[in-house]
Amino acid sequence: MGLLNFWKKKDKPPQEEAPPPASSQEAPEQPPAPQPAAAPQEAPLAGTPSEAPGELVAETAPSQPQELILPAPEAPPETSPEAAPPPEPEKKKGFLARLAERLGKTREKISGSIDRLTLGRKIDEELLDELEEVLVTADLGVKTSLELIEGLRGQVRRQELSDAEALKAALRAGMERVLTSVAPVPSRHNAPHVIMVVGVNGVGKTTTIGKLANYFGQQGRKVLLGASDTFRAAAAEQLEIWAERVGCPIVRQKHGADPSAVAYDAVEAAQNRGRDLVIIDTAGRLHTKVNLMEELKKIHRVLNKRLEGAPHEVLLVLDATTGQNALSQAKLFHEAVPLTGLVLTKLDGTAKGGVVVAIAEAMRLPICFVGVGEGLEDLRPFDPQEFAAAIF
Ligand SMILES: Nc1nc2c(ncn2[C@@H]2O[C@H](COP(=O)(O)OP(=O)(O)OP(=O)(O)O)[C@@H](O)[C@H]2O)c(=O)[nH]1
Ligand SMILES: [Mg+2]
Repeated sequence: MGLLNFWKKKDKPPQEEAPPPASSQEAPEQPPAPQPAAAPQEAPLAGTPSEAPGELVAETAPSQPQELILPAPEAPPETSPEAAPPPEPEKKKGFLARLAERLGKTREKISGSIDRLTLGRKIDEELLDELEEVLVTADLGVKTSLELIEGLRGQVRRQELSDAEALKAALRAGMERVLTSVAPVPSRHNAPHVIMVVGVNGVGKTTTIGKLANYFGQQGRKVLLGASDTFRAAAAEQLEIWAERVGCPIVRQKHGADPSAVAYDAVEAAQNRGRDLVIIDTAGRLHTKVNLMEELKKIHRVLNKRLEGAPHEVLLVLDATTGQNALSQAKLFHEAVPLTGLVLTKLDGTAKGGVVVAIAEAMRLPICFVGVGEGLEDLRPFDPQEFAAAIF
């Protein structure tokens, strides 16, 4: 189970797909379905070049009439042992195994170090000091590591932790507590639901959006992508490839177009076509570049003008391999646009996976998804228990 409740229950039956607006530059690959009562065309926003409409690519995937309530709000840390766990689908087991495998480096760093540290030794205060060092080097951060270790001292004094396994179990419980303690964002109900994805260059925003579109599409959500990265050459093409793979429409404009205008058009197209989830890609930007952060604020403002309450989520994508620098990115992005959650990518291939715990604690923001590879399926709603289990 994850930490963030994106939506409440869907109460509308899925609609038939509306044809793209007349302004679409590409013909759909399939004959247009009968048009439902389309949202009234609104007057263009002042300063928003709506006469340059986004390009719409026809979608191919059928959407499934299903409800989506994901990621769900977090469970309280003290889960009762009596409560029978829900049966796990096969796919989840497969992912769990993969998560454990991909988090191998972080696990080796933490779990492996504990094994070596405790070999033939008594678990005492001195050993805890050394363990603190291990946690810091696994990028849990000094503050989080200190707190976790402090949490263990009482148990060590009472000699409750007799071996490595007991020590790992106690540490794992402490990590779970930190990860589940972040406040969930209240869910809002609005259509279309708009998610804006932000982050520094190359962290995996576009890839994550492709995976998210796939994930939500499988849940029956009618996704539409907005290519607001008009800065990097071929950025829109990259998103388009994902849209094709997933089978959802995309709104894009020419290279160099105003990113806010694309975001505006994307929401408008979603409204006209009865899409219920819009995911906006944005250009990678250094969190320290003031003018670029201003541009992000503008996209946020324009989205809100087009649809009150939008964007409903602002997800910051963080590359887990950057370790502690992710913290300063999170802080500065949060100052520019109010973040609602985090996505940690590239958790495969790093021993710094501990940064997950440090960020959750420092930012008090839920980690919504984790990316553990480049494939369509390599994204998962973040689950603290699952994560802790994969590390130990
Ligand atoms: N191993 C691994 N690679 C990833 C993951 N997510 C993304 N990548 C890779 O990271 C690289 C950058 O990904 P993009 O999605 O283009 O990143 P971006 O943030 O959109 O980049 P810009 O738009 O240039 O700022 C690509 O090679 C992706 O395949 C992940 O979870 N694991
Ligand atoms: Mg990108």
